[in-house]
This record gives sequence, structure tokens and C-alpha cells, in this order.
Amino acid sequence: MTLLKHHLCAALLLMEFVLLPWLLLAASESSCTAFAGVPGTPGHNGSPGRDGRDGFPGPKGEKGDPGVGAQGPPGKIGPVGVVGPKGDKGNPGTGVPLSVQSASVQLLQSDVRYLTDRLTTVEKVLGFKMFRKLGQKYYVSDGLKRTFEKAERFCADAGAKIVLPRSEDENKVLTSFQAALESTYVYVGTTDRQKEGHFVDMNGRPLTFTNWKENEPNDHNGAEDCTVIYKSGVWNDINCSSEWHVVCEL
Ligand code: FUC
Ligand code: CA
Ligand code: CA
Repeated sequence: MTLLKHHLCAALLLMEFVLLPWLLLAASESSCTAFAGVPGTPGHNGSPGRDGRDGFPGPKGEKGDPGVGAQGPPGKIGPVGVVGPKGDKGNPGTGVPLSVQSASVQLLQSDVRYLTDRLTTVEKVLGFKMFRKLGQKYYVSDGLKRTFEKAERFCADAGAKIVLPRSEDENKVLTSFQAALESTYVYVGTTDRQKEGHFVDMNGRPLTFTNWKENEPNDHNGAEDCTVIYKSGVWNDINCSSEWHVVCEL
């Protein structure tokens, strides 16, 4: 009986790996003699364990960089300040009454106007190739010949007028200028265009000085309404469309 039981247990244990689990249970519940068995194959990995607890808080982080937000609107205007202290006493006066000062200023203003006008004239004169000074007058020329009409325009463009001697002295200066120009005739600023035989200046006023050659003005061929001065200084009426040297007076 004992031998039989022993064989049965061995058989049960040998079949441990091939029989159903209930055979294993039967073998272990029986009172079988223990034999060192063959080591089993390693079991399968178990399923993952539960999540661990939260860790301890980490160390404090570094301080962040400054923000870059836009500048806000200006604040409200502050309250009105208190009145400042009284100023220092003024300097002593010049002792010159205001009315006198005003008169001095007016004289200076007049001088400045006069000098400015003279400087303007002198600067114009310097723009010409040739010039002569007589008193307050300047005679200027570019040395070219023109008709009377073009001579008028040329002088007007310079802020001047065609020369017209008003005295013996002026007539002499003009003839000396004429010699320098090597000119036979130079236009002078008087015409009888408005009324035949009635010579007037460029402003339409009657002449106060003339130096007509003998038997002039003669309105030769009924076509002489302008005037020239000869080298000798005498005047002759002549056709306005002929071209002669031009002298302007400033
Ligand atoms: C005289 C002058 C004229 C012209 C003529 C050639 O009769 O009066 O203006 O010069 O000469
Ligand atoms: Ca005439
Ligand atoms: Ca004539």
C-alpha cells in the first residue's frame, strides 16, 4: 500500500507541469513524501505597481527679468506755485528824456535809409563796364548801341533813366564820357514824340537846360523826335529808330 502511494505521488508530481491545476491541488493536499523537484521556469512579470506619493517641493527658482510694458500716460498738472520774491532794484536811468531818445532814433533811422539808398545805387553802378560820378549822380554805360526805345528799356531795367544833362557841368561830363566810349552820338533823354517841336524830359516835364546845335531841332524829313549829343557837346534831334550809344543816369 505504501509503495503504491509513493508511486502515485511521484506520478502526480511528474505530471505537475502537464496536468490541469486541480491535479496540483490534489498532490499538495495528499501526504506525499518530499523530493527535491526540478526548478520551475521564472514567472511572468507582474503588472505595474500603483503611483508613488508626490515628491518634496524643489528649491526656489531664480528671480525673473524685468517686464517690458509701455510707459503710462503723464500725470495731472501740479497745483499753482506760490508768488516769487520781489525783483532787484533797476539800474539808474541814462538821464536822457524819452522824447530826446526818440528824436535820436529817428535821425539814425533817416541816416540808415539814406546810406542804404546810396549803397543800392553804388552796387548798381558797379555792375556796369563804365561809369562817371558827378555830385550825387552816376553816369553808366555798357558801351553798346541801341535804338531809343531799347535804350529806354535798358536804363529802366537798371532802375535808371537815359541821361539828360541839366547844366553846363553835366553836359561837359557827358561829353568826356562820350570820348571814352569813342562814340559819335549818344542818346539824351528828351523827345517831342507827344507834341512836335515841344521837347520834354522822360517824365514829360519841360526842359530847364538845353544845348541845341545851331538850326536844331529841325525835325529833318519830318521824322526826328529823339535827341543825341555830339562829341562837341551840342544836341541834335534825330530819328528814334537809329542805333546810338546809351548812357544811363542813376
Ligand atoms: C541834319 C540833322 C539831321 C541829320 C542830318 C544828316 O539835318 O539835323 O538830324 O543828322 O543832318
Ligand atoms: Ca520832331
Ligand atoms: Ca535834326
